[in-house]
Amino acid sequence: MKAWSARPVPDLPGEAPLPVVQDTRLRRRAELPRQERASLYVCGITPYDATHMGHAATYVAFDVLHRAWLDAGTPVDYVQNVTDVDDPLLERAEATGVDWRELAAEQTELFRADMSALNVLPPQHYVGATEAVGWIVPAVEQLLGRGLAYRVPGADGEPDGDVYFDVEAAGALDDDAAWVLGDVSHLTPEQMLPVFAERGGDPERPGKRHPLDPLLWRVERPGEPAWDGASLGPGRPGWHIECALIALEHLPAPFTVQGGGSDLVFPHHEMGAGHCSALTGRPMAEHFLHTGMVGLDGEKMSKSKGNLVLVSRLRAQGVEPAAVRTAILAHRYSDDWSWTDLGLAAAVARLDAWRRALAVTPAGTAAPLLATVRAALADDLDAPTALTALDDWAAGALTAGSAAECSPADAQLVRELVEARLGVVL
Ligand code: 5CA
Ligand code: ZN
Repeated sequence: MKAWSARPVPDLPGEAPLPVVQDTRLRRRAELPRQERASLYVCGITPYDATHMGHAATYVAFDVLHRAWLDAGTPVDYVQNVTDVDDPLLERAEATGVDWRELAAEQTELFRADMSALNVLPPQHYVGATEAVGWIVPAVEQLLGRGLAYRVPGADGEPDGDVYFDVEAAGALDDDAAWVLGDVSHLTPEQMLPVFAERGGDPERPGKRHPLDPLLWRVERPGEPAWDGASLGPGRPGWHIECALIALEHLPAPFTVQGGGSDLVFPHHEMGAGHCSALTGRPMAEHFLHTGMVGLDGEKMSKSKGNLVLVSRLRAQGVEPAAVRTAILAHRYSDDWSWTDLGLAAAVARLDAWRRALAVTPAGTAAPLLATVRAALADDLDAPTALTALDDWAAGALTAGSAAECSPADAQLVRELVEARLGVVL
């Protein structure tokens, strides 16, 4: 499906180092490899509630990574999915009496507008689950044929034929990928069980070989959308195989970074990694990066609490998207944090100071600022330190500078630096 548009990225003088990042699977910091092209997959939205601040923070974080690669002279192949058919979307459509396709299309369009407003660089491939069914079916058939997946007989009113991934069989494969359950998340099976049940899994389903086996193919139920599944029968794909196949269709395995929020470490990225390694004999990704969870005023942001801060609502209230972006960048991407009105007000004040400083920029101040910002962002994308460097530069300019002695070349470089690296337009 179509993605969205963002502003072109200004070219900066010199070259930035590749960042060191915190890798969930390796449980340590790792320097990103020097490559001709980097490849990035970030898990996209389930389009039933418009972009809230948590979604926005996740996509802004990976946008800062994207921009870090570009500044290091590395083009990026970027893929993102839309989970445009899944239980929560169907349940919301049913509850509100809206056709699920309409709900998905409407919310995806709102997300595109929010991403564009936040100046988040678009993926080259923006792919709906409904567009990927044709890639998923043969993959599930392959896993079945190799004994790495199995059909569950009908029971308790459920029909025959749902297909599950056999985590133990896949973990016993002797190949270079060598995925075993726990490889990405490092959770023990006891820790996995409650999280699995909470995040879409069905540990209690009778007939499964292992409670943690995830669904690959759900055969058609009355009233549910279904696609041609060839030998699997009509149905729809499971969640983890969706992302695995969308990634494999467009990116080499292993691709450079698999990204998403920390709520996706288990089971989503764990199982996706298992699917990819079983299908290709290669690991899914070289690095797994996860963003912290964003709440509101110290509470978890959730639909049930009704405390979602929506990007579109703030925009409608006249809040400048650059201020939203700056408020997000004031937090380490990997930390959990809370959205507050105070944080937004601080971002507005910051932008104002930076803009005033651009009118009085002393000569020779831009190049050292560029070096400081690059160094901060190379250190696990430390945006808060980059913002502090800008604050210091602005305070200096506002104290020592004057309009008469403003250096337009320095002001221009600062403007381009802030836009290229932070995506903030001054
Ligand atoms: N469609 C799946 C991924 S394949 C999904 O998780 N969709 S989502 O709409 O629930 O979330 C979209 C992205 O935002 C995911 O990367 C998710 O990890 C991230 N996310 C969701 N809630 C938050 C939050 N409160 N804070 C930070 N990131 C979040
Ligand atoms: Zn995903």
